Amino acid sequence: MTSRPQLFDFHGVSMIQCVTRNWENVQSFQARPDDILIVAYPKAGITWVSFILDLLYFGQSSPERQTSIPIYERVPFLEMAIPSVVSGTELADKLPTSPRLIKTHLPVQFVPKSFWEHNCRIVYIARNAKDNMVSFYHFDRMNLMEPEPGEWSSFFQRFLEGKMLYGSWYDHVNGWWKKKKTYSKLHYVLYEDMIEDTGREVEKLCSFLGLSPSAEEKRAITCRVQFDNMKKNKMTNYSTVPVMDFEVSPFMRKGKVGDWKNHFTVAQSEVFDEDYKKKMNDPTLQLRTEI
Ligand code: PPS
Repeated sequence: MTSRPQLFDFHGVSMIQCVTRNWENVQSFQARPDDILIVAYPKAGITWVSFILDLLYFGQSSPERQTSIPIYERVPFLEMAIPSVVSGTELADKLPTSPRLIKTHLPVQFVPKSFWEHNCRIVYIARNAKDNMVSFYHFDRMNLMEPEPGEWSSFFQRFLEGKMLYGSWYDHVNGWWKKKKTYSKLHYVLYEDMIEDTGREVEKLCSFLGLSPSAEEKRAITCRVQFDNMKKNKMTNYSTVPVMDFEVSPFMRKGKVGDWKNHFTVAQSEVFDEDYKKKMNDPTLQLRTEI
């Protein structure tokens, strides 16, 4: 069995080798003006939004793509670099599509400068920290390429301290929220809003992207991207990835708002809420832990 990767400090953010070993190529990545960068802290719903965008752009023109290419190849993971596997930057360079949809979990300060220079569209997804933490915990249990999660109580503590892959959740969502105030091509989506009304959020995405699919097409996409449908779909459920052990926990796990209540003790929730108030002091950013 391969050993789990270790976190280390990388310019002030906890990282693992798989996301830093190709750093020079990531930083010098040449974006194109029509590239769309899809960004989120891990486990905030990036696969969901990637699938929506892929369907909006290519669902009609190339339906075979939907049955033959897994979502992680259609939407390359920019900084991912596993030895003897094609890297995220290479995959992105070779993408035949226009626009190219590119995924990253990078905090805002690490985004390659070419995306800013070309004024690329960016979609950021944020999910409330409690559910995000729970989803991350189960992901780290099942994914051998992630650091060992340890017991829930120590994982909880580590999350509050920001010692997670990609660093502090608080810095990530705050950093991107702050960027939105000065960068107009950034659309900030909340996972909870998507759960509440997926169709409404698809509308908003279309308006941000300048797309005008028919009402029927939008209805069909909204249905196709529902949790149960994505969970059954081999091209979106990650069942083709060998390092993930679905017997421990499936990638498409619950897809709900409020699952944190099944994991947090009352005491943990109180500690969390106190700490949250100190770190999240911009009243314009409100994330719901229940809907
Ligand atoms: S990753 O590994 O960072 O790319 O994961 P990511 O895709 O960002 O997040 C995975 C969580 O998103 C849930 N998910 C969905 N929820 C509702 N509806 C749909 N369609 C959907 N697709 C993915 C997925 O189940 C993970 O959340 P949890 O809470 O673990 O179920």
